[in-house]
Amino acid sequence: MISERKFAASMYDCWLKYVLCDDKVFDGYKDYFKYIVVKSSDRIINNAVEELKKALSSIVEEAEVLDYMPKSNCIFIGTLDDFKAEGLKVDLERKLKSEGFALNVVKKDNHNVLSIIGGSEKGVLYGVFHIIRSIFSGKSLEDALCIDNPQNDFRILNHWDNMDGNIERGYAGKSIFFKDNRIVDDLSRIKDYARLLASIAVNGVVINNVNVHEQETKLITDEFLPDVARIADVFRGYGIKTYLSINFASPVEIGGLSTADPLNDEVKKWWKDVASKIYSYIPDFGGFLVKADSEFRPGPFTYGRNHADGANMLAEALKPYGGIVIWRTFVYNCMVDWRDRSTDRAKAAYDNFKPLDGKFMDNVVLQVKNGPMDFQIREPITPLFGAMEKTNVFMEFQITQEYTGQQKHLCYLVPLWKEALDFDTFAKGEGSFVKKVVNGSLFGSEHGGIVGVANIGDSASWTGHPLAQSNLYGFGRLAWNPDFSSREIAEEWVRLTFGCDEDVLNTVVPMLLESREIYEEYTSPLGIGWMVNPGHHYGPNIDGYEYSHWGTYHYADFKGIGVDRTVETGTGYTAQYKEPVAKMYENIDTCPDEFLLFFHHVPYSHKLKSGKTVIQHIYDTHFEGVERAEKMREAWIKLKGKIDDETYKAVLERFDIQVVDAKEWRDVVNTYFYRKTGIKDEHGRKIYE
Ligand code: GCV
Repeated sequence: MISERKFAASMYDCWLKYVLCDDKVFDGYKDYFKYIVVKSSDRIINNAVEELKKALSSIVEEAEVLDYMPKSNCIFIGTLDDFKAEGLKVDLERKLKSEGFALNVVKKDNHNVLSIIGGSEKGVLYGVFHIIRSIFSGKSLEDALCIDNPQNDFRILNHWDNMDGNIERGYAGKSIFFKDNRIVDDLSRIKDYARLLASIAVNGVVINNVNVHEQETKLITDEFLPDVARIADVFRGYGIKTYLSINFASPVEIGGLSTADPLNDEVKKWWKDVASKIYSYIPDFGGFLVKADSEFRPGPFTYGRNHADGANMLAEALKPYGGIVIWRTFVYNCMVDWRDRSTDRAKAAYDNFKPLDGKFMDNVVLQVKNGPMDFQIREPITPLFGAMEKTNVFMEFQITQEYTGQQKHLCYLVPLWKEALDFDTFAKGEGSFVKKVVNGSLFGSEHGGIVGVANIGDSASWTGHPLAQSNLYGFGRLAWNPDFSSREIAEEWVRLTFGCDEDVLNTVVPMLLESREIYEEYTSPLGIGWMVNPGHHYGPNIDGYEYSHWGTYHYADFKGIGVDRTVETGTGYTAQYKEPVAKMYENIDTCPDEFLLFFHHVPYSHKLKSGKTVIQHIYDTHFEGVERAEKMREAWIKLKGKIDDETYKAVLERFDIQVVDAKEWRDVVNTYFYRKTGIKDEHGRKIYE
């Protein structure tokens, strides 16, 4: 049971419901659960044991926790050192990373010991959640035995939470950290959140928005650090480090200095003092996240300095304490002239950061969004991933559904993230996958990791749309191991969340797997993106951004549509990729259809590889997308009685909205292009004039 049931039990518990689906499967484990042997008094391990007891409480009599080995079968929970101190032998040296774990059965005298062995206390915690996950998703003990290590050392969530309680691009209520410009008093919900995150092995949280306003600038002062430390303490118990987004202009805004120039000695000293203060409150503080010189945020450009100057100055301040600087590469000119077709926002991250490769300190990491524009439903990979050979790089995904349905529409994002991670940059020849760049193995980087912009708030289900919990879950699982398949993660999540009813499984898993494609179908076609209402980014508005300064255009006229990003006739963006990727995108014949309009401007009569014209593809996908959304809704209705009522209703409400809004999208988009082209739908379906 989650600590305080102030909220709807079922939705609130997410995937930690602890309802057994298969008694028979549990038989294999049962024998070990009379005694839990724990030698350590470490807080993280204690929390792990508490969690295990909680999980088992509904299925076995309360296990006895012992600090010695009984003369019977038992489960042993501890670090490799604890394990060895017990005289138990297992060949794990060099196989276990610090945050990894092993689950195996060893003999002690005449008894069997089911052992959860962590490379560290955190590893133990993850090992305990592994066994819980295995039991409750119906995995046999034999299948659960493993040695498992995280593929990414940093698995961090960014929260775009403001201290007034609002969440930028939040679709699930208010902040769980902040209210009325203060940190909340009651941390019980944060503790429940920490449990959820630990269960998916997230090990870092940035608690405030990258857009750091006046109040949040003060989080690094004595006024708020005691409260930040309270939050950090809760997370610490679950192996999660706390980070803060900082305002680059802090020395001026709160420090009384006349400059924030990163090469100024007073400024350097000011940040060093800040670091020393932060670590006096939070000894394991993770570090700073920085959005600088981006979308009107201050940065080193004001002083004629570059990003490396800015990041390194902060990194020097954090270095003595082991902290890192996470510097975002979402830097572009957001004041361009739409009349000038030679500028291209997609080129900005590479243009800004490639020249600085090798100039960053080793405790600086660049955080790069998966696509070169901004979290659209379909974008190619940012070419920077193959280009920074001497710099630490993190992947930034957006879990919150800003451009992907705002948690009113179902959009399971794991397939999108996997496409990004599985993309071959060819940076060091074939097999130079993005997942190897971001985990640090391709270029031998110091730090590697995956970051997600969180999709939670204080809503009863945490995520607004209960099925959007799958995205938070999927993020954690994929950050641990990018080789999990989208289906595997979906199945695991459905079982843990809804139990093992086959109808539920066979309905919800396919629904999740096709949801991204469905959303894409009735929104913007062939990789062009945008076409949404400015500001809030929901609902169709084809020309919403067409004549704005944000650099996000589709260039549709009566003859054709798309952005020519080729070297030969366009903006030259394709050259930022390594060969043979560059050539593949440059050549219209080899450019994948799903990115056609991202890379090429084509007439509406252009034939896709499917044999359809672009215009017919637009019509077909928009009709089909709505039909498929309607089918998802109908399929959900058939699950009535098999899903708890509250979740059932909350999801149905959202499917109702999705279907209505998908029709609006379909009709606005189809009518727009019909009016532009005068070309009729081959199938004579209703397109409004
Ligand atoms: C936090 C997009 C979003 C902004 C967001 C920004 C960023 O532009 O619309 O809300 O700001 O990305 O990632 O910094």
